[in-house]
Amino acid sequence: PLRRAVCPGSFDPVTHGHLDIVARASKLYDVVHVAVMINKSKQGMFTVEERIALIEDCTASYGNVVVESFHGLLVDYCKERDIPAIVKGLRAVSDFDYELQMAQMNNGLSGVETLFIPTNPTYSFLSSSLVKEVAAWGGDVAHLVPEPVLAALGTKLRRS
Ligand code: COD
Repeated sequence: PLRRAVCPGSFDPVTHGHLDIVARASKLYDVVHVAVMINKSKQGMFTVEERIALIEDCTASYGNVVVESFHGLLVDYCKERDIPAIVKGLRAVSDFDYELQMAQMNNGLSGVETLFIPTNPTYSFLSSSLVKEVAAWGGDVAHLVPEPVLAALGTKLRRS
């Protein structure tokens, strides 16, 4: 059977930090699912459909990445698709506390395992929320996000 893993997140929008983790996971697994988890209480800058289109655009060349959205628990996404592993990036010690809690909760709920890949240090300070903030104030984020995301940010911010 194919070995599958999921990289879950909000991806609002996808950054070089996310893509670095997805690219590395795609070398370790036969199929990598990128799951855009829908959080009704968190209104994003990009719609879920826009986030998916941007991730698809940026991961097409990897050859084994599937991009989907999901409304519900990550463990249910995994169960429905028979995915035994969650792959997450760890940026810093500050990520670890919460990621460990989620990993233990998810394992307790369904037995799914979480594997952590240490972030490329180039991206250790990078988050979607900082990208949005810097871009909103006219700062240069060209080195932090792929070209399609940079263009999409420009379009959004010019409209608002
Ligand atoms: N470098 C490397 N990795 C990065 C970087 C970076 N610069 N930035 C982000 N990442 C990785 C991290 O692994 C991160 O976890 C992931 O990408 C996604 O990042 P975000 O910011 O897009 O997404 P989050 O942190 O909002 O995602 C949280 C989840 C959606 C994964 C979580 O809330 C979840 O699983 N929700 C579903 C509901 C659920 O099951 N809840 C119970 C959890 S126990």
